[in-house]
This record gives sequence, structure tokens and C-alpha cells, in this order.
Amino acid sequence: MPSLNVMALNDKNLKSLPNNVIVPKYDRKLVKTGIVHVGVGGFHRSHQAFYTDEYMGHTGDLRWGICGVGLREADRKMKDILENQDYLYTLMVKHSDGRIENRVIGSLTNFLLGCDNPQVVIDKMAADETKIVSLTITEAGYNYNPATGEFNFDNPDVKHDLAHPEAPRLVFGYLVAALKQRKEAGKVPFTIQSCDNIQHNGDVTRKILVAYARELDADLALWIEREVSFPNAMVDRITPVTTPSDIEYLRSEIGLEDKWPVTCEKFLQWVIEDRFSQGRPDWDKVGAQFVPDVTPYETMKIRLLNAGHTVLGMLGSLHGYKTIDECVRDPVFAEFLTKFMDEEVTPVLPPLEGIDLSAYKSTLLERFGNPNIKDALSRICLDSSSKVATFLVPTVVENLKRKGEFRLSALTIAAWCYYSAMHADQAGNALEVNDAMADELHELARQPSEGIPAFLTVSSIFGDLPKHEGFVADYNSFVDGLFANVEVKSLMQSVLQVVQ
Ligand code: CS2
Repeated sequence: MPSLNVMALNDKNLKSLPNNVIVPKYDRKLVKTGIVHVGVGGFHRSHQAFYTDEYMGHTGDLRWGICGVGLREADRKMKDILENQDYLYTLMVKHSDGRIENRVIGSLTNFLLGCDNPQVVIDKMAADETKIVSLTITEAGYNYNPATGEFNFDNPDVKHDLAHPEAPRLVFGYLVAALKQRKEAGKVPFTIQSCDNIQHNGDVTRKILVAYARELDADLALWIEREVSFPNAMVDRITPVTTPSDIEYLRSEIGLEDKWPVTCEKFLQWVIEDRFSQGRPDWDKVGAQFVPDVTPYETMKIRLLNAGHTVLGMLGSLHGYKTIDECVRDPVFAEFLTKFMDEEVTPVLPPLEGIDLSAYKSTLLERFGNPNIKDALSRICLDSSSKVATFLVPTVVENLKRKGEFRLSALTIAAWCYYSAMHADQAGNALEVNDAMADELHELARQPSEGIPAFLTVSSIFGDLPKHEGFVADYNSFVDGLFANVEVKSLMQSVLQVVQ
């Protein structure tokens, strides 16, 4: 068999790529940069950058190219790879029937690295042509206490940034410096658009940014509060971590050399509040929805999909599973997830007019079961201290208020305690731990679980949960069971028997 001619991904080669690779339908040389995006990971590249690529191809409106921004040294690899590929990358959409659709995305126009030169990034955000600064900085990146909503001023990087506003390390310093430039030049501000899984992500961003700015300049803080738009949004597309075999597949099966493609599911959703002070792409022309109030959509998504992931992530990890699809193929896990959604989450969701919740939940089971997605539990369990606080605890709190069911969540949190204490599954195999609070949680999780369990006293995560005797009693008995090596799956089965 003749060997496949392998082509490097770059502008020059775009026209000669194999026919089965979809390429941008617009002239990239004509694209202007209207968006600066901080946090160019897999999710941004499978979601906002995809929508924008589709939008530019569909409408020919080329004002909305995206300048990617990374702030830390850890982002250099992405910058170098994208730079080498003229900011092109392949999106590998993995259908559940095994089909893979390969599409080159052209909406990124540049990539700047803040740690190399903060002023260049600040100037780019402050530039007239920048209409939107969008963020995918992960839930943990917001540096706030999810239980109180307060910004964490104790973070050493925040202290650094307040002392050196011209050379910040964190995104808040960049945004405030750029907004200050705009204000001083008598210009209107850009819109700040959060794309993270946080309830009311725009409102949260406004609150913490204003609190931060107030420490530097009270007038500026007031101006930000009054003038800057922070639309809330719900974002959704499952985007697993790219593996070496994805890169190899493109090379050997397609003949395309891409050093960092992105894989994702077919499904995608973006529901956005239409509050953009300086215009925006009509992303609704390519499937996004603009609505006056995003609350019901975001609550539904975060508490069902993201929390569902956390439930499977914790319990599945202890059991020794590695991926989400492996979990949902196990009938006990599938039933546990379904009961969690039906008995704990659904009763405390706000009214969801016009949304078929049962259909949404069955779609979730299908999406989780996509055998080609192989979404690693290690990805799901990363940064759990932020995720549990944002995805799961609000549901428990509501149920405690209304005397609702909470035992499935309690077992999930008990599994997280075991995970944090042992950094291993129940068979003793090491588990990856990647969390800013890992050391603290490790210490607390190892303390005996009599009375008020130490693990639950982390108030930024659990708020008042330790005050609820019923919750604590169930939680303690699950923790005892797990540490006595009762298999997590049999604890799940016993919960399923009592929860009707
Ligand atoms: C996941 C999300 O990080 C997580 O724990 O639940 O990344 C999830 O895959 C996305 O929000 C899907 O839209």
C-alpha cells in the first residue's frame, strides 16, 4: 500500500488537504480580531472558536476573529504549536456510531502569552477593535469562595497583582488594567463574557472584578460596575483531553499533521444573555440561543450534566473505572446516575418553561455513553474542590431546606473524602490528584469521622452542611463503610434500594 502523504497543518496547505477534512469557508487573510479570549484549552477550541468559525463561514462577517491569550508559562506549549500552524487546529467530532468528522477551525488569528509581556496583552484587550474579552479560565480560576461569593484576597498572586498592577499574573489584573486604559482614553469598555460552568458566570465575574478593582481605584470600580456588560451564559460540549492516539489517527489515517487537535462530541449548546455593549457575532445564526435570562438553562446544565459527571467521577474512580462511558455501561452506575438526577436534582430545579427535562436527561445518558468519547475520570476529578462546591453542594443545600433526598450526594462526597485521603482507588491503584486544595483536603480527609467530620468543615466548599445532623450521619456511615473496604458499588446498591 502506498504510504499516505502527510501534510503539515498551516495556511499554505489548507487548499490541498484531503477531501474528507473540512476547511474554513472564508478568506482568513481578511479576518479582523474582535474578540480576545483568555484560556485557550480544549473547551474553547471545541465551542466558542467552533461557533465563531461556523459563523464567519456562514455569514461572511469577518470582524470576529479571536486572539487567544494564555497567561502562564504552562500555556507556552499551546502558543508555540498554534503559532507554528498559523493558529489552525483540527476539531475531531466523534459521533456515537464511530464516525469522526475532521474539521479545521480558522477563527483563531493570534496567540499572546501574558507572562512574556503583560503589557502587550493589556494593550490588545484595550485596543479599539476588541469588542469582547471572553474567558474560559475554569471554575477554579475565579478565585472566589463559592459559598459566599467573596473574592479571595489572600491568594499570593492577587497580592502580587495589587502591588504590581502593570505586570499582573492573574486575569483580574489584566482586565482591570485594560479597562483602566479604555476609561482614561474616554472610550467605551469591551464586554466581558465568561464561558465557564459557574452559575450566573457573568454576575460572578462582575462581582469579583469590581471587588478587585476597588482595591486599586474606587472610581474605576464604579465605572466597571456601571458601564461593563457581563452577560451570563450556559456553555456545553463534552471535550475530553486530547490523547497521543488522536494525533496519530490524524497522521496515519487522514494524512494530517496537527500537533494539538481537539476531540469532542457532536452535541453542543450555548445559551447567552443578549447584553453586549459593543456588538457581537450573531452566533444564533449558527445554533446558539440569545435569551433574556439564562438562569434555568445554566442551573439545569450545571446541576445535571456537570454534577452527574462529578457523581460518576468520584464513585467510578474508587471502583477502578477510567472513563465516563465505562461507568454508564455498568447498570448500577447508570441507575445511580438516573436516581441522582430524578430524586435529588429534578425536585429542586427552578421551573424550566419550554424545556423537556426528561428528554434532556435521557440525552445526557446517551452523551455520557458515547463509546468514542472516552472522557477520562481523571479530567472530571481535576479541581474537584471548585467543582463539588459549584455543581453539587447547591443541590444538597436545597434538599436539606426542603427535606428532600440527599443520600446519593452524600455517598458521592464520602467517595471524594476517600479519594482525597488515599489518592488511590479501593484496590490501592494510585489516582491522579490535581487540585489547588489537595494538601489541605488530604489532611482533613484522614482525620477520624466521629462527630463533625473534619473534611466537611471546609466552609468554602460545604458551607453549612456540617450543621445538618441527618446529612452528617449518612455521610459518616458511608465514609466508615468505604474505609472499612466495603466496595463502593455495594454501598451504591444499598442506597438504591432505600431511595425510591
Ligand atoms: C465536566 C465539564 O469538568 C467537568 O467536570 O463536567 O468539563 C463538562 O464536560 C462540560 O461542561 C460539558 O459541557
